[in-house]
Amino acid sequence: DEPGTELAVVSLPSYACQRHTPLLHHNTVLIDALSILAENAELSENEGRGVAFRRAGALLKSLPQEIRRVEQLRGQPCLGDHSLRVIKEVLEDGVCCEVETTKESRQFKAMKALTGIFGVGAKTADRWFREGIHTPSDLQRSGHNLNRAQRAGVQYYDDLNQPVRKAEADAIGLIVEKAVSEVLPGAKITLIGGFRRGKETGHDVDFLITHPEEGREEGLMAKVVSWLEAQGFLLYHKTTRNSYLESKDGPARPPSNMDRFERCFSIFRLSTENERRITQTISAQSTLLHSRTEPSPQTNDQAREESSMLSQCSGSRSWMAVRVDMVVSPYSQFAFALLGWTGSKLFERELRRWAVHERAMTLSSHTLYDSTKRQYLRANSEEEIFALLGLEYIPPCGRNA
Ligand code: DGT
Ligand code: MG
Repeated sequence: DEPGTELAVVSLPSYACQRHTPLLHHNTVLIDALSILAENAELSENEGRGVAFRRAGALLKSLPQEIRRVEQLRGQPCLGDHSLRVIKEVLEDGVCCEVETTKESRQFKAMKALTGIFGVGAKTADRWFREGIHTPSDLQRSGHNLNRAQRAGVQYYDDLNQPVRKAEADAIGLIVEKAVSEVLPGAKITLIGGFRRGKETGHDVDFLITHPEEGREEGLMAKVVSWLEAQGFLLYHKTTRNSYLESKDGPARPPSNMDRFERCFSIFRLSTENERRITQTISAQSTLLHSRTEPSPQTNDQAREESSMLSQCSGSRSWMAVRVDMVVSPYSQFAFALLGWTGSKLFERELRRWAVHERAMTLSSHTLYDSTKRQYLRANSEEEIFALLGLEYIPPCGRNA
C-alpha cells in the first residue's frame, strides 16, 4: 500500500449544511461519475435517486483528501450501496460500466440536448424523444408548435449552452445596476447563484434586487424590465408576479418550495459595445470584456469591421445571448431570499431538510417558521438564519454541495 491510503478520514456530518463544500475538491473523477447518474435520474424524473447520487457526490466534495480505496470511506454518511459500487468500480477499473453506458445511451444524449433548450423540461423532452425527436434540429424540422420561451431557446441555443463567464456576469451586473438606479434610486442589487459561491462560470446570471425602505420595491420589476427593453438589452423576458400574501399574523407560508417573489426570466443581448457604454457612464474604472467571437488585441474599429465581416460569412457576431434571472424581494425578507437564492440547489434542499427534521422548522426564501413555538422568526442576515437553525455559519464559498 502507498503510505497514506489507509488513513481514516474523520467521519463527516451527514447534512451538507453542516459542513463546508468548497468549489475545488480532491475527488473529481468519482464526483463526475456520480453526477452523470444523478443527471440521468433527474432527466428520468426519478428525483429520489437523483438526490441520493447528489448527496454522495457532495460528501466526496467535502473530503479533505483524495480517496484511493473504497475502504477509506468506511463510516462516512450519505453513501448508499449503489454509490459505493460506482465509486469502487471507478477506483479499481478507472471507469464504471453503468456510467459509460449511460453517457453513450441515445436517450441520455437526446434528453440532455432537448432539456438544453431554454423552456424545455424533462417531461416535454421525454415526450419528444418518444416521437423520435433527438436534437434541436429534429425539433425544428418536426414543425411542433413551440411556446415563446422555447422559440427563444431554439433561436439562441448555441449561446445559451456556452458557459457564462464571471466577466460577462459582471458586465451584466453593471447594466442591471444602472437600470435599477435609474428607475428607483437607493435600490440595491446583489449577484446571487453560483457566481456568489465563487464559481468562474455558470449557466445563467442571477440577481436579487431590494430597497431598504419596505414597500418601495413594489412594481420595481416592471420598471426595470421596461428600462432594459427600451435600451435594447432584452431578447426575451417573462415576469411572474409576486404571489406572496401577507396575512395578519405574518407572511403566509408558501405551499411548496417554489418561492413567490416577483421574478423575471430573461435573455440578455450582451454586446461589447453596450458594455463599454454602460461602463463609461457609471464607473471610471473600465472593465475589459471580450465577446466570444470578437478578436481582442486590435483597435475597436478593426475589431468591429472584422466581426461584421464574420457575421456575414459565418454567422459570428459581436454580441451574445445570456440567460439572466432577476428576483425582487421586500427588505424584511432579504436575508432569506439571499440564502435561498445563493444555492447550490442541493445545499438549499439540505438546509430545508435539516430545518424540518432536526428543528421542526420550515425554511423558505421568505421566512423561517418554528412549528413548536408556532411563530415566524425574523432575521436580518444569513448569519442570523444559520444561528436560528442551530448551525455553524457556512459562507457562500462553502455551499458548493
Ligand atoms: P449555475 O447557474 O448553473 O451556475 O448554477 P446556480 O447554482 O446559479 O443555479 P441556478 O441559477 O439554477 O439557481 C441559483 C439558486 O437559486 C439555486 O441554487 C436555487 C435557487 N433557485 C433557482 N430557482 C428557484 C426557484 O424557482 N425557487 C427558489 N426558491 N429558489 C430557486
Ligand atoms: Mg445561476
